[in-house]
Amino acid sequence: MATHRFDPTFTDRVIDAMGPKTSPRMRQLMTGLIRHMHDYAREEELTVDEWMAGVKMLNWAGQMSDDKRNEGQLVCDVFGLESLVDEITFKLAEEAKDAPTATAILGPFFRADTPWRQNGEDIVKTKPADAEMAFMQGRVMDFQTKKPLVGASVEVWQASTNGLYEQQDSEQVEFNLRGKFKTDEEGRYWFYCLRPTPYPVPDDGPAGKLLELMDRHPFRPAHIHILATCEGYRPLTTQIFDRKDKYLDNDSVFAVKDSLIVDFVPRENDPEASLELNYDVKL
Ligand code: MBD
Ligand code: FE
Repeated sequence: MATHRFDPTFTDRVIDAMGPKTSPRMRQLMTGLIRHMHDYAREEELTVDEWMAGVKMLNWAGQMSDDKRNEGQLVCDVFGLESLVDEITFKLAEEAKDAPTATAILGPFFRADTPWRQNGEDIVKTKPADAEMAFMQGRVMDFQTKKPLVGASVEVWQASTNGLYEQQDSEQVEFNLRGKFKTDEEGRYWFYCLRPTPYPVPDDGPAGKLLELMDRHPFRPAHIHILATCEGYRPLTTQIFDRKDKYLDNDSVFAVKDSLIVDFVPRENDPEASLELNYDVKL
């Protein structure tokens, strides 16, 4: 089809005419609608007569609609549109609520021999001068019943502010910034950690060489690794990411998922930590 005969920049002009007070969602919906309508007209080489026939159908549907008859909706239904948005809405709800926590890659710095720690313990055993301390807490629960899982294990590990995990850094005591916690009678776990910071993956070896050859940076967004297990459930390996991080959209190892982005919030009246992170794990 000779769609190139029609100036495609016209569509951009219509989209760009939207003003700054349009909400982000409205802008997105209108942009897609305008693009698809314009592409449709160009691809089918829609004539004025054909378009006017469509306008007449729209007007007819509106005129015959009242509180006893919803012709606009019925027109959508015969096009399959109501069934399609029903499917989309259902899938989104399923993904948002009734699904286990999303997984993310284990990464090369996991240590199987991480020690058990008491809830409330501080995993920051070698405290960097620029540490921002955070209190992390949450529950482990069954994703379907939402019942708390008692005696589940939550294992966490993170890099220090210098961008190194403890096994890479002789200045950190062994198992610094790692710990394994058991959930209490209400399925809760809690401990102190660092607010994670972005850092480059080691780039002094082949991985770094490959990144250089591909003209890519080595940075990963700030993250905390989690391995959660409970008898009778599939073990969950994941990572959570700080919403404030500037590398969320270009993680050098592509591990970020929207549902794994978290918010550190200010914590009051705790001399140990100025930040708090509430995070429930669903198995
Ligand atoms: C990391 O810290 C990491 O978590 C992954 C997945 C890869 C490289 C470095
Ligand atoms: Fe990591």
